[in-house]
Amino acid sequence: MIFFITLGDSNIKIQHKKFQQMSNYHIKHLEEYFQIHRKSVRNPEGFWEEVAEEHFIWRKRWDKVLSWDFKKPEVKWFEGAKLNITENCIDRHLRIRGDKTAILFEPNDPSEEAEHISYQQLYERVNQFANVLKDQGINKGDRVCIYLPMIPELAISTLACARIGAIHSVVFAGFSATALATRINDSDCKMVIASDGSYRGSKTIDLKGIVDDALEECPGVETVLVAKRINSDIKMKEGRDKWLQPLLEEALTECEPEIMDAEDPLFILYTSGSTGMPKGMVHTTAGYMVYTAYTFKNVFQYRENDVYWCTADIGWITGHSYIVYGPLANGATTVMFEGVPNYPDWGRFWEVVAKHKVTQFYTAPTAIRALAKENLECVEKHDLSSLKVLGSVGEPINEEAWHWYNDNVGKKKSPIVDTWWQTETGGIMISPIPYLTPTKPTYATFPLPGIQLSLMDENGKEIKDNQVDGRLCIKFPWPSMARTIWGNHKRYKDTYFSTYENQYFTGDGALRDEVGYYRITGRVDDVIIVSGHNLGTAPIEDAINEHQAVAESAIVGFPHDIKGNALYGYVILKESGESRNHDNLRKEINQIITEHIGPIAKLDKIQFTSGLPKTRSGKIMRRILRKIACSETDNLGDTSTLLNPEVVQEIMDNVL
Ligand code: 7RM
Repeated sequence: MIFFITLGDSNIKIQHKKFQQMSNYHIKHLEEYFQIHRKSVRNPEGFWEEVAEEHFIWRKRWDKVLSWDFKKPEVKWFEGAKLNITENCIDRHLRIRGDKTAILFEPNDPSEEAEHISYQQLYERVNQFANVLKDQGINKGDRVCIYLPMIPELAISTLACARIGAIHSVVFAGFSATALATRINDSDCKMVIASDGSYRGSKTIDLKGIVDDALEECPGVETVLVAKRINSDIKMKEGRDKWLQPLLEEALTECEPEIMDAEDPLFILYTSGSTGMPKGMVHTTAGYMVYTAYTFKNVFQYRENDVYWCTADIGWITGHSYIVYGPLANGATTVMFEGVPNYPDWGRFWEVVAKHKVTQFYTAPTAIRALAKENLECVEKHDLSSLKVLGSVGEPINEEAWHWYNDNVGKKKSPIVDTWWQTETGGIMISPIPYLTPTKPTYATFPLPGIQLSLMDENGKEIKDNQVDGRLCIKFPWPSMARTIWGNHKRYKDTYFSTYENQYFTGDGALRDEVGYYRITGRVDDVIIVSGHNLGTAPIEDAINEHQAVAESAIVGFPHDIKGNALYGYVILKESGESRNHDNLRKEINQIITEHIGPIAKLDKIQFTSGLPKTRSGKIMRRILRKIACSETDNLGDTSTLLNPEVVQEIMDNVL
């Protein structure tokens, strides 16, 4: 039987041949997804109203579910409602889950004991912190910069800000002093919350020193609260710097939540654009809460006694939405991991999974690729039988990494949810639903309920067919979308709402296959047109990575007399490939590309390198690679936020 399903209000007919081998059980459940998605498109307000009514404490009900105008742009959800997000993430659970572990802290050093913070303890610690913030002069609407490693104080301080209506701006504690100062000043933070230092594998990092350097440039900061983590000998500036612990000890464990409007800002989180200053994305209270709670529950299929672990840092949106707010809004146990994947050895992730019987594990492709390079024994010696769902986020997951993850971590039994979303979207937008959507390597599959996607062509027209690629846009608002860029609404409009009329433009390219599954092909600025053919870099990199000797690769374009652009590949070899003849390897790589994509995608130049410049969240900085390949090295732009700035010189020295 071949059956057709109409997706939402679009007239795309999905020929469901592909799903024929599925059991009746699966077909029934997939049907359920389509029904819910259709319902959410027919009546978005009704759909989200139902979600909002179900699970939360509202101090006052909304007057209007949604008002929006993508031209201004202006979006408001649950206008008129009053609430506090911490009451929903903490207080609400006390009666039934007071003793349940809310945050399970796993320290950097495996010999240090893990800390189980119950919902009751979290309540007390957040309230104490909130009272300290108030005592130190922080009021509703003030901005507080949080620059902490992955220790409990990081989650607790964000929640404490939310408790009193202060706007947190968490800056990942791997950013340099300059990057920190830029972010503090952009949003006029009055306070910085930091620690003496941090552990990272076998190293310690002098965080307070970085804060001191940054604050030379930040006259607006009145107070620095300092948590003790590594007991280092640090300088405390009289009148400005205060140790956190003694203040907390004296603070009361009760703090009335500040009652917030639905659209009051909850936090600012900076994300780098392709040019200029980082953008301070502003997220608001009610919509963000509803959306992250709903998506957490559904994408990870969280059940009451599960132990959920997301390996991201809270300094990124993934940590905000899926370590702190989403899980806690569901009364979940969320693991907070201070360490790194290779300390004390490459088995650490799996040791932690086995130790805490983790049920959902959520990480990034860059981590998966690094782990896949190591001896399989690192995985196999640990008991991973507790795992039910595996997640991936942050960049396209290539086929090889997908299979390694599926075979060796999930043992082909745990579905992989390849979740596509952005800092700007606040929550997951495209993802399979475990045990419901059949997975397909490198495909993020279907939009979640409430999400209306479109693919646009270069002329600004929506592409309605399947088996096409285009630019990924979103044509209807969703509750957790960023409402503006802090202090620069014009830039918000120009970046996201000006490319296509009445659409939010994601900046990503995507392909829609014959059943309507989406595959994210990468940033559209990574699309390279070679002899008039559009080539996404990700599929070419996927092909190269299939070569046995290749660990990782990145493709950029460079100008070519005849083709317009030609392709330049940077390739990291596995240890096993390092002794091989480079010219032979180049031939083999182009052979694989020819086989996977076609001769059009062959590389003109292949440079072997020991590393690729990456951002702290593991994204390859193609901008730098592109400039090197194009011999435009006079101005490489800001490299200070790179994880590994040293490889840039190596690459420049060996450029072809
Ligand atoms: C959550 C996060 C956003 C950009 C986005 C994409 C890329 C993220 C995936 C992905 C392919 C995925 N926020 N991206 N997830 N590409 N498949 N599953 O990463 O603001 O830091 O980055 O990341 O290009 O636009 S982010």
